[in-house]
Amino acid sequence: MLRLYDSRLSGNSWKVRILLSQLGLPYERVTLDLAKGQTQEPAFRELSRFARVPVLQLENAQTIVESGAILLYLAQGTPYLPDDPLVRAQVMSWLFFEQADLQKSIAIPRVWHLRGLASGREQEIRRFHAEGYPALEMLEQWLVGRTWLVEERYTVADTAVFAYVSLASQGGYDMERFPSIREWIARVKGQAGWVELIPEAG
Ligand SMILES: N[C@@H](CCC(=O)N[C@@H](CS)C(=O)NCC(=O)O)C(=O)O
Repeated sequence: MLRLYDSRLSGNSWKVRILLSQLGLPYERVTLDLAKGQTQEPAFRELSRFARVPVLQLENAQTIVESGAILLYLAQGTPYLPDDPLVRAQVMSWLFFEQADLQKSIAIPRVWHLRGLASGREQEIRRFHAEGYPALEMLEQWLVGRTWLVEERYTVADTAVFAYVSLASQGGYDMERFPSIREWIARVKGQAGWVELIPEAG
């Protein structure tokens, strides 16, 4: 059976859980506690290459790291990743944009807020927001008049960009500024198989 190493609050792991659910694939979860430093334990470091979740372990024990790589691997041959090379490139362009421009600028202030570490870090948070807001503005403009990110169909581009963008208010972002993003978030949540961030067990 597939095995997913994740953590409860990790948006990157959430992307993978959403897709696994949408594909109806059974899997075992190994949920690490990041606050306890479990990603730094030698066995996990060895398995995960970068000491981060998510990690997908296949039936043959091979592992795939990086949420975008896992999404692309699982989605191949399914409607979540169209076969046409140009459309696939468009999907990948959103995966790369999310990692380069959105993910850290949302995830780091979010984790500080969630762990009660934001006080005294106002200047650093402002710096992350100074990077994150322009990226959110670009996403907002793209979504005006569009239903989905690529070719007017739901793909892993939507799953990948959705996760942290939907959590941005936890990182102190004012999402009232982005009506098209908010409508798109609601559409993603309405997709068959979509799952909440915090799963029942673990
Ligand atoms: N680019 C990576 C980022 C993964 C990442 O940053 N994972 C975080 C949780 S979301 C993590 O495991 N951090 C290590 C730690 O906090 O110990 C991906 O997309 O998978």
